[in-house]
Amino acid sequence: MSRVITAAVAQMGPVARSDTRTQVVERLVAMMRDASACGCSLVVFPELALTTFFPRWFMADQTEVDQFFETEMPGPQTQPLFDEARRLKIGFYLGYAELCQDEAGSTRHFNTSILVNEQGEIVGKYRKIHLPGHPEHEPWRPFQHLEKRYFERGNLGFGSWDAFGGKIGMALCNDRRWPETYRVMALQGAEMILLGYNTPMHYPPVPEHDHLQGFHNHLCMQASAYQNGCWILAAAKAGKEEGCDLLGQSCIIAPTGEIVAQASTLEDELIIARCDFERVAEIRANIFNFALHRAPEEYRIISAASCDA
Ligand code: CDV
Repeated sequence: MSRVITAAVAQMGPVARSDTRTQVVERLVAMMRDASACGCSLVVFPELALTTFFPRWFMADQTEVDQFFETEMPGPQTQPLFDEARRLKIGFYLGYAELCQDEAGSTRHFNTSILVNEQGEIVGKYRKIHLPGHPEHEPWRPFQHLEKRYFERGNLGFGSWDAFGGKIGMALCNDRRWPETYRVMALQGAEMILLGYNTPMHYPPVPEHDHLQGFHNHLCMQASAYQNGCWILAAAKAGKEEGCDLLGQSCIIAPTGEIVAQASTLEDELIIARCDFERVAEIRANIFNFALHRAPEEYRIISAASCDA
């Protein structure tokens, strides 16, 4: 069986606060059709793809916050995405805000992504672990980043799923800056990591790094692709969204760390690459052969709860 897939990253331009789910899903379906017409069997959408990036606003009223969450997946407005995926025989990764009840009946809020196969079935779920920002309203900021208020830390861990002829991992936005994210998935065999992001160009606590947003975006993902010998497919929500500039630069990175496709706009844009899962071995059978060269007994401090730094 061939271990080569043609895969697309579907960058999105801005989503307005007033846009309906139906309008957004129409945009996603349009890009899914384009990807299918180009022979793709997988398309990667951004983090929180169905709405504007709502953690930029402080909302005291939880019912207002909950408007941005999905209580079922698929629900009536997202069902067309699943129907079209099944009709076109194309899978997808989608980021969205998930509101659910746990077994004890408590309401939970997660920043979630799902992996959907070519039959339109959900085969994997990930809940964001590295939540950036702050829990309280900070009026000094030009815009808020209240992920720590509106979401709780993901409780499913980092996983690896058999799909599309390979092993697929998932992450969300800030996760991509942390080396542990990739290594924990690579140690479970992940050969391709899918992720979506919403990255403001302005970082209020350290504005002197604003000009480095693009550099840091590619730096962490290219290094991680190489150090773990995996493909990385990264989809931005980009452009000026409700007055806030979001980074573009969506990309597909080979296991060598090379960018093989990159978006050149800040709008809805598809980028495509032919991804051979066998190329993982170029790295993992050689320079980063985990079984031969790792020294995990020297890394124990990494999983300790506290640190001196
Ligand atoms: N959505 C995000 O996780 N954004 C963060 C910003 C706040 C730094 C990111 O890592 O891109």
